[in-house]
Amino acid sequence: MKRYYQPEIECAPYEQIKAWQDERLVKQVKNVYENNTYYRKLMEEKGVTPDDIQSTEDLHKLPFLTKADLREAYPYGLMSRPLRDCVRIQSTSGTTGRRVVAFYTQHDLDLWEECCARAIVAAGGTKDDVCQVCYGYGLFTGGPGLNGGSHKVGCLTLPMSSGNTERQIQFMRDLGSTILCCTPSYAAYIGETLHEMGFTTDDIRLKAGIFGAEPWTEEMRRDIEKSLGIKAYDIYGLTEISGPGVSFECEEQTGMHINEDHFIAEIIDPETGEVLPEGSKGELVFTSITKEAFPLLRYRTRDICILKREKCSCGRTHIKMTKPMGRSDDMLIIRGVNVFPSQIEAVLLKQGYAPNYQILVDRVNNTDTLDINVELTSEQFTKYSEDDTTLKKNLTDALKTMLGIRPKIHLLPPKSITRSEGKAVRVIDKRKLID
Ligand code: DLL
Repeated sequence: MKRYYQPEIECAPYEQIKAWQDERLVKQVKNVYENNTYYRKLMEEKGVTPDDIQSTEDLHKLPFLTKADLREAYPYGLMSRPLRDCVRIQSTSGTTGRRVVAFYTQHDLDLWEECCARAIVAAGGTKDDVCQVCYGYGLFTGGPGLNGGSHKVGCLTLPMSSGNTERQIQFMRDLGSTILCCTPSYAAYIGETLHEMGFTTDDIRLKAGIFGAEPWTEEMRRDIEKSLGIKAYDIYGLTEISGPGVSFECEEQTGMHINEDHFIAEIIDPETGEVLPEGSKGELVFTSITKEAFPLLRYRTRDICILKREKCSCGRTHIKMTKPMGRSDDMLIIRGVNVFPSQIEAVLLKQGYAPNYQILVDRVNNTDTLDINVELTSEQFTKYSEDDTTLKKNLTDALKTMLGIRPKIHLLPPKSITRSEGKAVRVIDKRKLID
């Protein structure tokens, strides 16, 4: 039996989706122009007025927004509603310099949670399910988003947050969890721990998992499905656009349906900004057409993917995006945390190191590892050894504060990192993140 959370929306004919998008876009552009001085200025600079936007065909006339705009307008500059109408903020993980703060009215929360509910129902969720949410709770959108979606579906919700894996497994067994929501790497780790504790899939009742927030391969999907005895569904989203549930997989597992009644997706050439035809690989751009507090228009996600509008055997009509195939900037996602090499460099310079370093990322036993090779300056080398524990600890602590995750530091003598004659290769990422 096919199941949908909002069948009349999820299976609406394309003409209906287009009509919703046209009407909502026109309204949203007016709203943002009238209520958001930052975006109004961008529109004025481009010579566009709300009258120029009559349908989605005119979307390309609007200016883009980027993370740089979010930083410049931080914290309130891109709001389109007064603060007193807002009831919640969420924020991106770990970062300080590049922190993104998103605001929500109650209406925004309801719509976001409905998007997550659609994902849960697509994974087979009903009122009879026990949904264990092990995404982080707090500022990160993963826990609160799936928690809200699970409530809307009526599942019994276990707000576990991440960590304490043996306890996760104990609850999973004692309370008969049937749906697991977490990052794919944590799902793999839970699977491994389950087997290490001497249990098999017969000892748990899980049937489905909803995994996202970081890239993962088909190979990893098969491993997780086997180790937990489940069907594993992908879910995508970003804080700027609401959080998880911007798009989600159905039982066909061939890409994620974008919730097009709320978000208009475009693919652009990341170099020129030109809109590319459907089926092209490029940077994904979203326009939020129903949000009240923090509606971003033409937001450049930096995620590279392909959009496909084709008939899906699940009956849903919303366009599908492939798994993100990479990024058009240098952001790394390590244990679910967004990390920019420039943040690491800033800490090193502040602590008196030269900018000679290497960031090594790998995935060992399904867990991301972050090692940083740091060269001592000649002066430092006369005073300290490479094993100086205080030096290492100070640097590790400063990086943990900046990034939100603890790296392993290796101090090296001066001139030990090969100098490059072209672009320095600062990041060596050995993880296999795409098939
Ligand atoms: O990661 C929201 C989320 C939470 C999505 C839980 C899914 C599940 P941010 O921390 O703002 O938000 O990070 C957003 O993570 O631009 C992608 O690069 C990456 N990302 C998110 N989902 C996926 C996915 C959340 N399914 C950034 N596959 C995005 C690959 C993903 N990358």
